Amino acid sequence: MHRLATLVSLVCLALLLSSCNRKQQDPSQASSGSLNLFAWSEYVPQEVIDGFTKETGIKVNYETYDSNEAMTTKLSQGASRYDLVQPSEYAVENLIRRGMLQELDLSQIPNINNLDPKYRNLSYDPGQKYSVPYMAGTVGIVVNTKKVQDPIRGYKDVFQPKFKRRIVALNDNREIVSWALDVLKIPINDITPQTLAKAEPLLKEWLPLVKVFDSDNPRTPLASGDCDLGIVYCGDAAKLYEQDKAFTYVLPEEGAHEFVDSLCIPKGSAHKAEAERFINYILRPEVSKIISDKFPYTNPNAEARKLLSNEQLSNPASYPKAEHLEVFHDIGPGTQLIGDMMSRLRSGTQG
Ligand code: N2P
Repeated sequence: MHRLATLVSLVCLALLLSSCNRKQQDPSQASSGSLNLFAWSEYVPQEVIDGFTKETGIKVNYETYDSNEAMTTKLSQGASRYDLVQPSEYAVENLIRRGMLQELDLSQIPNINNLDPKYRNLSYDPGQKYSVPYMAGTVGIVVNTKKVQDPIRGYKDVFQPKFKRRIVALNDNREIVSWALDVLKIPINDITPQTLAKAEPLLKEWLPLVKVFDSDNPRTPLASGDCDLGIVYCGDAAKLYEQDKAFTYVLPEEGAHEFVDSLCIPKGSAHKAEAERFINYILRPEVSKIISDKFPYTNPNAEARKLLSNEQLSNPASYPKAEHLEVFHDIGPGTQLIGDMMSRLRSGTQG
């Protein structure tokens, strides 16, 4: 009995030692930490995450969201779970106002100097204390010109009864409402019960015309021919254009806005140093180029842009020749007003 116990202990010891050895050999196991990244879907290439883990040993858990509102709500419910979030400008403004972000130590992010000066010290984050731009872009109209011959210049041209169930649109309340406000010539940040009451009848006409609401991957119904018109993020439009030049991109004549999505560290993150290391990593020109290759949004990194091909830089969806672009701002309680109206309209349009 005694001998059996000794044998069992020896086997256990051997197993323990061999598992320790394995740990030392595998760099991804030699992790000094981990990082909980909460970011937009279809936005951070797996190759970039893998490259970071390989180099640093820091494991990255990438959880996704499809709207600023979804992210903000989840963050408010349990901020400490996330080490990095990726809000758009108006959501950065909102999170700063509510004291939900940590100040960055820019001395740990020297690659910030690779950003085009146009993307430094933006007004939503005075002094650039909390946010580092990741990608920028616009929302616009994709037209499959093989299927739609009519001139499409703006939202009014898309939302016509003859295009019923041929349209894919972002599944994003703030976006959709801004399209109606643009048509009505109401400023997109002027969200009150009165302005929404003006937008409501128009939205009531528009929503039943849409076949698919999808912010994650609106490319699929366009590429498959299920839809012929889309109001989508420029990165999705640019990918379609790369595949087939028949997919043109139009910035709506009634108005369009530019977004800037940034990386920020929420209060309560237990991995601030790792998060700053990740931010610095994605700002390397060759890493940022991988992001543009996979998700062709407007790259704010001037050094990375030097590595892009002429074809990438002349993609009209990624780098549109835009005159005046609007910017979303934090609308505080307006978010709830929009949400309430849209749920009412959406439930009224089902079936
Ligand atoms: C990526 C979503 C882009 C973010 N699929 C728009 N702000």
